[in-house]
Amino acid sequence: MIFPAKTMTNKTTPINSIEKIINETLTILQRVEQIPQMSDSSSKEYQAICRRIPDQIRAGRLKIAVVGVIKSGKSTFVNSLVGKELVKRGAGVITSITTRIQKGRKNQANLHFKSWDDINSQLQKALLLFPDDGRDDSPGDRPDDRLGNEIINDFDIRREKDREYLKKVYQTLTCDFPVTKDGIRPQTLLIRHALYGFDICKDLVQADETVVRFESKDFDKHKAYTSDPNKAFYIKDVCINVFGKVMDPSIEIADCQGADSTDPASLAHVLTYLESSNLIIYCISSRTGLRHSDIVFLKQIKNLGLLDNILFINNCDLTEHENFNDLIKIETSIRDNLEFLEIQPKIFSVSSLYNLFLKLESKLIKKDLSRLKFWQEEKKMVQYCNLQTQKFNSFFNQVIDKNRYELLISNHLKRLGIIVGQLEQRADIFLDLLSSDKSKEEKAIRILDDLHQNASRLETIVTNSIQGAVSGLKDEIESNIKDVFIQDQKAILKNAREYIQTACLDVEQYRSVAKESGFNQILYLIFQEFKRKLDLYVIEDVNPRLKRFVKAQEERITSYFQSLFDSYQIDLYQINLLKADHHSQLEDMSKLTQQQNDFIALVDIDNIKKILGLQLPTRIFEAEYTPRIKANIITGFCLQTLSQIFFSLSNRNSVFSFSPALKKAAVNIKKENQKIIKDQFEQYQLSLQANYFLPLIEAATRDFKEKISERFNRYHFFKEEIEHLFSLKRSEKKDQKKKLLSIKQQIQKVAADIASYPEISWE
Ligand SMILES: Nc1nc2c(ncn2[C@@H]2O[C@H](COP(=O)(O)OP(=O)(O)OP(=O)(O)O)[C@@H](O)[C@H]2O)c(=O)[nH]1
Ligand SMILES: [Mg+2]
Repeated sequence: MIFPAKTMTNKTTPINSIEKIINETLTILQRVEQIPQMSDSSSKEYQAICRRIPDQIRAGRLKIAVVGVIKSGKSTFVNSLVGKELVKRGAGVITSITTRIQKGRKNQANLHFKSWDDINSQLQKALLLFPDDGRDDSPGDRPDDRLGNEIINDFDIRREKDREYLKKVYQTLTCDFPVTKDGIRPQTLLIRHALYGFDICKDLVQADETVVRFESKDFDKHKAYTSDPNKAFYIKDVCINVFGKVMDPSIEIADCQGADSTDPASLAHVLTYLESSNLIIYCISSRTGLRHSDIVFLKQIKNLGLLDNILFINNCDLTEHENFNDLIKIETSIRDNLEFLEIQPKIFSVSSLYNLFLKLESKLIKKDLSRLKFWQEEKKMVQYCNLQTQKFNSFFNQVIDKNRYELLISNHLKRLGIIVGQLEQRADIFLDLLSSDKSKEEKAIRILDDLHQNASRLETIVTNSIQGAVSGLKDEIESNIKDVFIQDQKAILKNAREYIQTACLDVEQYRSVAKESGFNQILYLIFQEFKRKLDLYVIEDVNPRLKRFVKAQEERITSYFQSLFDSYQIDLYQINLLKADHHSQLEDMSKLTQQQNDFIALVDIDNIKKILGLQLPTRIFEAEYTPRIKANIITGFCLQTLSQIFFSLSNRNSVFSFSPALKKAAVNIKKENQKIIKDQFEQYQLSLQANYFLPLIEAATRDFKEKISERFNRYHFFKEEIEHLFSLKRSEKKDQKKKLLSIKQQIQKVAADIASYPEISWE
């Protein structure tokens, strides 16, 4: 079984053993509450933290993305992992949307449908610039008088007329301009999917996004949606829950659609999933080895800085290879080619279909069973693939265990360690205080009074100075944004403009069709081609850079608040030490308060973003077709045509051609868009600052202030606590000491469990 069997069967699963530690910590906290002065406001907070941890671990999942170019065996590989025919696979089947798979209480497929607004705006973009003359002019055919461009501006596929218009556009595109050298144009495909999928999906789509569920006997129906691009056009996200032991509850596997760089929307979808994944499994078909499209895709992955967590599957077609040596030859060539891309690959040559058939042997149809038997005769190859499968399994399990521990468990464990550590220190201090004599107590009270006053004074200073300190941070981030955007030191805008300037818009390909189809239709295709190129450039080049910049600023915000916090902290701590003189108890007290605050003071940027629902402003650059461009092009076209008409009048042998006018149009679109993206860039800068970083810093400041104020409250509370403790009778003190010693023992046991956690959980 590919999933870590031990985590499925062993009683000490990670979640079980952490729950045991949590329960013991909760018992300690409850016992502490029974000792009057020992618990403070933090006790309730700690209990809440402990109770949240199991859910947080359960909600956190390791994401594993199975990717590759089309038809590399991704879906077969995913099915072989789970040992079920879960996602649709096979010849002619095209996974049309990334399908996430998680463990669930029952088999259930959740299909998240897009809203009508999303669907219409996607189509609107694909229609942008489609010429008016795409519509049928016969009056009987056109009860509503809207022109093509009006329809596009107010497009709604639910209207029959608009669908009719879409059909005509589609016909024009397929008849006049069937394919490019990269295949069918993405916008043509998009329109086709929208049209063909409409009837089936129209009753499922709603005004807002909506979820459609398939379960029990309908469960397998999801396959019809995820493997049909027409239906998948209407879907935004798919998540399949699988019942049983086949899935580890802490992981999510995604069968991604084949990475296709001709369609930016589909590529963006896959890359977005990849960015949030913890492990990438990259499938290459042994039939083809590494293809050009693999290299393009791998470069994109590299650009996003995601090559550290990648492993490769050489998906072996056992029928295709003459012998074992042939198989090794392919593996070696894949390895060499990857090394050429500066990737030190971890490659496993496995046969997914063979592995899947092996797991399903008792349920196989006759034909597949005979394929399986046939493959088994290829002993050397099968042996090799089996060995490689085993190696993959153990490597995969190791990676999962390591990641699971680091990403899902270790942080929580650290928090528990801090809580328990504080409780122990607190118990020690109280034991010490309960043992002190009268004169020591009096001196301690005097010092506490001073400490209390100092804390109040510092609280005022902090409250008054925080705004000033934070405005420094705001200035710093603003100036960093300016560096990147205005001075453009990272040259985002400069490069994008150069990209546009050198982008090749091939008008020559329309030479043969130019006469039958209108100038405007070709213009539409040129513009859409330009838009696609710019979209791809943004996805591949600009977005990764932008995200790196934003991440660096967020880290700066976190570290700024941390150092702000540290500076306040040091002051108070020094005052304490100075005043406390040789009083070890009070040194301990201040340490205790400090440690508590370390625990609560970290500004958690990710959490703040989640609470505020903050997202980066959308799209930095987008190609536009403005009236100005249109006017320029039309003028250019008229002049060109006129001069050509004159020329052909005077020269009988000349052939009329659109090419020069189209070339000029292409240059015009590029030139104008170079200007347009400058404005977009400036707008993006303003928006990034005003709608992203400012709210983020402000929320972080509020968070910080609350934590600081809680800290001072603890100092005040602490004073009252100690005074009360000193006032206890002798016999009461003895009784408390006894209880405390027993609590301390329990604390030490939990601390030992936490320290030995990684070993006990994975044995
Ligand atoms: N012989 C053999 N064929 C395989 C193996 N893995 C996949 N195939 C075949 O390869 C073809 C594509 O398999 P899929 O798993 O659907 O490929 P995919 O990468 O998911 O395809 P897309 O989703 O369209 O990108 C099918 O015909 C499979 O039967 C294998 O290990 N051996
Ligand atoms: Mg597939």
